[in-house]
Amino acid sequence: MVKFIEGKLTGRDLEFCIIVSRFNSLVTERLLEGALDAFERSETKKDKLTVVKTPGAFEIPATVKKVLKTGKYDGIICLGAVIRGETPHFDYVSAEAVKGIASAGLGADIPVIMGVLTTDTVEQALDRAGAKTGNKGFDAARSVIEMANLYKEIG
Ligand code: INI
Repeated sequence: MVKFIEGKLTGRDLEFCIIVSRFNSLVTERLLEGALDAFERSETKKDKLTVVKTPGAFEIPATVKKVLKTGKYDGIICLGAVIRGETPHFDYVSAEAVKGIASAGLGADIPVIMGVLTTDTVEQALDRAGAKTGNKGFDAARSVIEMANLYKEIG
């Protein structure tokens, strides 16, 4: 018989860390609200959630490494907003954030979820932070809950 393994969508008995950057806080605070909403709807207890704030998305990967070392959490989500605007800085910051989060996640025993928006405009970022096309913070929280349960099922 084929065995299927899937992660449940309940946050009961799980502990999570949310790393969120302050740069473009109009957007990132909305991502955080979306994430907290998803955790609440999935029965994650408030005292099982820790929010860690970084200055920008560039600092998120190093913070993930530090949080992983505590061994306290069942999963981590990373929230940020890198917006192109007029600056070439965008390419460096977005590339480092995305690469760094992916590589920290690959070396970890718990899921590390990428919820950093990379957009051309503030409007596009706001659209993805609840204004139009869903809320990527909400999606990131649902993903980490599913993945944390999946990791436990896999054993
Ligand atoms: N940080 C962001 O999170 N988003 C951005 O759009 C951004 N831009 O465009 O510059 C940004 N820069 C700051 C960066 O993340 C670091 O905090 C800074 O370079 C100090 O290391």
